[in-house]
Amino acid sequence: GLWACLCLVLIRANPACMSIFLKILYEANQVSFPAKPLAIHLGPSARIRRTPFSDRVEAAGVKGYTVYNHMLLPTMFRSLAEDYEHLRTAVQIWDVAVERQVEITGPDAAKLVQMMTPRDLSKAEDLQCLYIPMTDHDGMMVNDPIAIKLSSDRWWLSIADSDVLLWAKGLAYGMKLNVHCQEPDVSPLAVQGPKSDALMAKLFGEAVTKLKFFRSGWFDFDGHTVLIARSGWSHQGGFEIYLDDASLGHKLWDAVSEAGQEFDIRPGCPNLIERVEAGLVSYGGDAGSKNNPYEFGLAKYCHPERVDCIGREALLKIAANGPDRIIRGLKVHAPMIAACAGGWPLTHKSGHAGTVTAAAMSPRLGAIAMGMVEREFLEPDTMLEITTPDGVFPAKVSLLPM
Ligand code: THG
Repeated sequence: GLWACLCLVLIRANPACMSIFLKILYEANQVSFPAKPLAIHLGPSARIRRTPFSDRVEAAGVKGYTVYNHMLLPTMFRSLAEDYEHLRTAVQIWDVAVERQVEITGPDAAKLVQMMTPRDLSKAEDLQCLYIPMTDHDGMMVNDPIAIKLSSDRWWLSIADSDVLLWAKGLAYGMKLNVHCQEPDVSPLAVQGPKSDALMAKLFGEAVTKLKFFRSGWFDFDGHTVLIARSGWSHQGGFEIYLDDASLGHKLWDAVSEAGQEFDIRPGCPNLIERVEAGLVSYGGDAGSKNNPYEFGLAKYCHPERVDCIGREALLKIAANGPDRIIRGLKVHAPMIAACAGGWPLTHKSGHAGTVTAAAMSPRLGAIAMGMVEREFLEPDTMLEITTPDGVFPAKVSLLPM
């Protein structure tokens, strides 16, 4: 309160102070993720896998890591805000090797993949990427991967953070399917940002820029064939290169970095501010195994009425009754909000209204958040209250993306 008064007095005296204070608030996003970084040593072990790009990521000065699919995932390079601005204006190279592939091959491959999701895959084309909710027998989320149909008897599930390989192997065994399930040596490297097309054309030829969103193709990298898709966990446009030989990791990273010099390329990673603005839902972050795909906001990918998948009965019931809660955006009426990985309560005059799952300070939209909002309060513009460690603030419910 004292600080706010002092700031107001100074802004009154000299309006130019405003931009300085805004800059300070903006830099508040300097915090790593979670807000209070764990200042502990993360020992090397076979359980926390490095990626083919980790050496380069560290040489580039990565400031934070999280663990995803038992593997290292960078969370920040300069600051969340600086990384965000750069991602929106230039091009970044992202080590997203944690997006592990579960490869399903064999005559029953298409059958097994369809069993795992309520999304209708019957019209999927070769080299198409499809965002698919994966559900268990209770209709609860197992994962939300991108399925890539390489051919009818060879699929990749580019998974979020849960052990899908075990689920796939269990189903294949229990259902006596003629398939082979394995994690191949495949590590995605993302190129994201508005200058991605120019950079990728330089490295792989103009043909790569002809790829439509969520379509992929085979391209040559230095005599080696790699799959490239127009996809990535941002709304700034870009590609993902699926490198299928870890020993070429440094070579690919260096080639992309070098070609990107003229486009001001920098290393980056999925950015908290950008993904909250975009409304990109994170399995395990915003929702998980205790939520169904309708709560995830993935109703448009659920067709239990025409797809014979695991959890069909449960999903039909949920669809008929409507979900109890859904992920929504929140515009927070606060001068600043700490970057947060969730857990703050959302309330309404009438009581409990939900839980915040992520929050960030957006340079464009101000304090924003995502939250699991109870069904009574889903209507856009509903006013709720968000309880943060820095105070209680009004928050307006909004659809995603914001
Ligand atoms: N790329 C790859 N694998 C991944 C991710 C990725 N595995 C983990 C995780 N991300 C899976 N989850 C998502 C969530 C959203 C999207 C992609 C993967 C996404 N969604 C688009 C959107 O919301 O705008 C829409 C996609 C669609 O409608 O088809 O891109 O990022 N390889």
